[in-house]
Amino acid sequence: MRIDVVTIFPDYLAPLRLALVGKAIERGLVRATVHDLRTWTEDVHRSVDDAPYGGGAGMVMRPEPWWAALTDVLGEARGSARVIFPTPSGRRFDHAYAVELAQTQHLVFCCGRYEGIDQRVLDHWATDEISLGDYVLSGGEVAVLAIVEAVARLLPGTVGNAESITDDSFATGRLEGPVYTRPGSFAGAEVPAVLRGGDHLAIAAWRREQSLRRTRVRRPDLLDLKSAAEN
Ligand code: JD8
Repeated sequence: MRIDVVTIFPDYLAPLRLALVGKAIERGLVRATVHDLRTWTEDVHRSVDDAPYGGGAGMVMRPEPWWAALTDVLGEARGSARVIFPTPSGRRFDHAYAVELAQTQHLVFCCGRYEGIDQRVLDHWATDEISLGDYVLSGGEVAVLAIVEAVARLLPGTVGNAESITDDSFATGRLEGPVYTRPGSFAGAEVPAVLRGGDHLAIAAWRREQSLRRTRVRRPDLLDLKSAAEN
């Protein structure tokens, strides 16, 4: 998979080289390039924003640098790439969306700032507008980090075992139950006896029960969705 990110804050994307995403890069599963949008400005001030037509607060990202950047970055690959704009008005990101993106050879992320990007850029280039959730960020960079991490760990060969992916809570439609490690007794609290007993069937049954109970209490919407999908 090839990943390009266009941003006015390239340093913000430095964590792409870390942890899981870094592992995917090391193993040659992902090639990630971060581009500074200002590379594609022509004026001495390298300006990327201007006042909004119609008035109002804040600034809007000018179309010209985005147009030049996307023309260059996409190059031959136009048509096969997904060109993704994080925005609070996009399709909500979730596990199914991550699976969809993990099947794509080339992802291009376009990070807006200020009040957003001139609509003509999105109309012409966007294949996807993604929202990370119902809260307001200052720009697309943090959304890109979250999306890339969620996608990279789905690529075959990234996570230790395929089981840990298919067991992921949002793949199963259930939250994960509690986990414990040594010592068996700590701060006056005991690890549940069933986990220490070595009866693997009993352990599996206990984990299913814990997972179901936690989902009922914390995220009943997940169970509603699941039964709706099964019915
Ligand atoms: C991109 C600019 C800020 C957006 C005025 C201040 C995603 N779940 C999400 N929340 N917010 C974003 C997001 C916010 C962004 C940009 C993504 C570019 N802003 C703007 C419009 C209204 N604010 C996001 N994904």
